[in-house]
Amino acid sequence: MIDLYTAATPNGWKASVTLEEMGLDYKVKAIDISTSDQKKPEFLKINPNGRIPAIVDHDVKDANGPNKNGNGFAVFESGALMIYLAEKTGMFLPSDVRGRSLVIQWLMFQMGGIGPMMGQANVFYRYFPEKIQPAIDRYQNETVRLFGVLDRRLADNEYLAGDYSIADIANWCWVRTHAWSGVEIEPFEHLRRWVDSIAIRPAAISGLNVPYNLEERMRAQAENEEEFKKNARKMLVGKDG
Ligand SMILES: N[C@@H](CCC(=O)N[C@@H](CS)C(=O)NCC(=O)O)C(=O)O
Repeated sequence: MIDLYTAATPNGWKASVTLEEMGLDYKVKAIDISTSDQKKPEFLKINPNGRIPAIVDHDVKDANGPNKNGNGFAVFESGALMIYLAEKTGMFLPSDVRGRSLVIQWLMFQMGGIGPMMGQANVFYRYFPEKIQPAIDRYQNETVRLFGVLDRRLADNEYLAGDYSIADIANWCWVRTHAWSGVEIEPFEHLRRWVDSIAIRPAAISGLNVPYNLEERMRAQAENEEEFKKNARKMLVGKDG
């Protein structure tokens, strides 16, 4: 059995969609990042970086793991977590050197590009009360540039790296939230086709409903946008603002 520590965010969904696609048995442990559950000492034993997602795989012993009895191996960093699950199951990551490298290249593209740029676009466009236009432009423009890279790749390829893989899951979980970052997807025909084709996968739908029903959460968030932004700012700067 695997414990998944997560919240309703793109990085969290990367883990839950992956687990759903693989049909693995897992228990959801919801982490409230607005009240800093992720900074508590017991969670830092699982993820020293104090962020979601993380998993504990109870099928694997680890004397240095988070549990005193050595029962459970902890994995943090969403990209590493996806590779771990792919290797555990033999799914969504080819084993030949070339195929594996291609998937890891596009996974790292998300980890080092799409995620950080969209994340910072969210911070400056959405959460900060001060509108610092050069910062908003920088992160939105970089997101647009990265969307162009994905679009060109998807013009000649159904998926990013051969068959549907963890690279598609990782990028999709972020790209689908483009509106929250204030970036349009309309100009990117191939990217839109790919986003829509993954959105109808049953595992993508169920993974997005972890740890909460997404529609209900979006409704609550829309009704209470100011409170949501206030909590996000508090998490970012460590105080009310
Ligand atoms: N590189 C990390 C990033 C994880 C991350 O930034 N998680 C966010 C949610 S999407 C988080 O836990 N934020 C809480 C915080 O910043 O304290 C990963 O890919 O796992």
